[in-house]
Amino acid sequence: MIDPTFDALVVVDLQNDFCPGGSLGIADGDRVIPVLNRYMQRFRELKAPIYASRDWHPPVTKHFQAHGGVWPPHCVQGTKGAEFHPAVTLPSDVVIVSKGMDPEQDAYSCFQAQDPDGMDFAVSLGEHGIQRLFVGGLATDYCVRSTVLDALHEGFQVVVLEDAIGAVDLRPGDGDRAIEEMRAAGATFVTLTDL
Ligand code: VGL
Ligand code: ZN
Repeated sequence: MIDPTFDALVVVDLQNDFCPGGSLGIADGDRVIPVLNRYMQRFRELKAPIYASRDWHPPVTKHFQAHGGVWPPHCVQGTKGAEFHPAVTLPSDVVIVSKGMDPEQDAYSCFQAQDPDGMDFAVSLGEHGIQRLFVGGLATDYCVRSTVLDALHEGFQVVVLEDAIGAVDLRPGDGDRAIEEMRAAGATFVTLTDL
């Protein structure tokens, strides 16, 4: 089902601050980590590309409550909270893309992220001939949602990893609403056993 010439895995924001104990900890957010480790293993065996995004904020940004935003400080560049959770096993050739560096923007979507050379995520996908994204991680109602909707808008096919997403649920039901929105926009959903 995975075609390494067209498909890529996108692992979203598996960082300490989005996991239990973190400043924006999602209840059982770390539940998705072993599942995404297995998805990464599958993609790796097939030599299909793997991207891992990270939320990567400056200490002062409009994204944070203190400066007009809705969030407590989280994923501040260079802090422990911004590190990938220690249980995440990133392959050596993973492409890390960072987002949220502009203090004027929330930048929830990976389509606002850049790789270590400063290349936009979409450009990197284009260079690799990628046409379909398998997306899982945190948070269902923010980065996963925005990334999936942007990808569909940009003409990619999108498969959401239903067993490997977790919601912030700032308002109860946000995660479920995001799932319905992604489905309505054209995303399909799979679990590990489907692959
Ligand atoms: C995110 C809340 C705040 C996300 C980022 O990546 O899903 N959510 N910042
Ligand atoms: Zn953020």
